[in-house]
Amino acid sequence: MLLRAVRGDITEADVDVVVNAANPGLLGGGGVDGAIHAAGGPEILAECRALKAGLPGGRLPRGRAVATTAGRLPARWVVHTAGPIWSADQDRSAVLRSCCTESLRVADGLGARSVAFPAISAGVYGWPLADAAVQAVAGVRAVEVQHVQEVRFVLFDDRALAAFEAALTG
Ligand code: AR6
Repeated sequence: MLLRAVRGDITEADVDVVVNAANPGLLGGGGVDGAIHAAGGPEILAECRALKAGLPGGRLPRGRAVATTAGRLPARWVVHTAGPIWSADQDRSAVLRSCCTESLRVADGLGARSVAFPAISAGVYGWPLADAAVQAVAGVRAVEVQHVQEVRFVLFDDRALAAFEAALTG
């Protein structure tokens, strides 16, 4: 499995699976979540609503992952995961690693060969970028894949790209 980091807009990634940094409510939001729903269209939200109805309390636990169609995106599926909110007092890094591990497992289970990840929790959820990158890379490396050949971290700006490049080489 090849891991690499590129700069770009994840909604344009030519991959089988795009991972979405969602929230437990699963009904969209801002940041990359908003961008994915806006570009992918209403089919994604319709499948999120159906999945949500089957989840206890209507909530996706942080660190877990579920798949929907990718609607109008170039990808075939979107895998939604809810990252942890950064806390200075509590170590929630296992949850962040789990987001990446579980998302990759779900993607691999679908037969995906390529998967794009954003910097989960590193935006609205406030996770320090350098550590978000370290946890994401560790979470992905923990998976023994059957189908996935490429994991591509698609970062929105140069700072995020530098953080992931450092995590991949460190
Ligand atoms: N392509 C790639 N990366 C992007 C894009 C894009 N199109 N747009 C933003 N980013 P965030 P979180 C980067 O806040 O911290 C939402 O409201 C962004 O620069 O999207 O996990 C959800 O519904 C940052 O580096 O996700 C949740 O409520 C990274 O994606 C909450 O925000 C993640 O930032 C999740 O917060």
